[in-house]
Amino acid sequence: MATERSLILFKPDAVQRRLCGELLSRIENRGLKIVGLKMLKITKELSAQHYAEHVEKPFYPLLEEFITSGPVVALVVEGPEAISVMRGMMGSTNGRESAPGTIRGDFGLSRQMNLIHGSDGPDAAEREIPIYFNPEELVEYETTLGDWVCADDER
Ligand code: D4T
Repeated sequence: MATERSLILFKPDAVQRRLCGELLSRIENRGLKIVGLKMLKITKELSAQHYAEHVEKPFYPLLEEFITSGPVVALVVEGPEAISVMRGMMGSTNGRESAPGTIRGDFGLSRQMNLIHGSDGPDAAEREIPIYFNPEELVEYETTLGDWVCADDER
């Protein structure tokens, strides 16, 4: 089992709907560790970098308009299998199809305005984290609670 880091964004709809606290609480309550956190506005250039695989797709212009429309909160979360744990917490891309109990299933009704982004694999996390964070902005620390979140052989 691997300790992983995932790049998470609370998208402009989450900020506008005052859901950042709720989403952050869910991540903290799950036991994941926040190692980076900032608010920023995504520029068109940053959007194209982040969504490189989607730039040529027909839905990209509207996606770009949405993701650049207001501030986002960017986080790096760390924990055992943090990437798949976060994807599970987020739910499927389309909020209308997301299971209740997931973030999108509890708060979302949209495919585009789906509240949260999380890296979809280790390669994506490795590519995305440096887009948003310089190495010195990521904080190494131990939490005493960490000892109670999972056993030594699960880290
Ligand atoms: P992100 O990358 O934002 O975490 O979302 P997902 O990983 O769940 O979904 P994705 O990569 O397939 O899509 C990226 C982003 O584009 C939006 N989108 C997607 C859209 O606006 N219209 C569409 O038709 C699709 C497929 C939603 C998420």
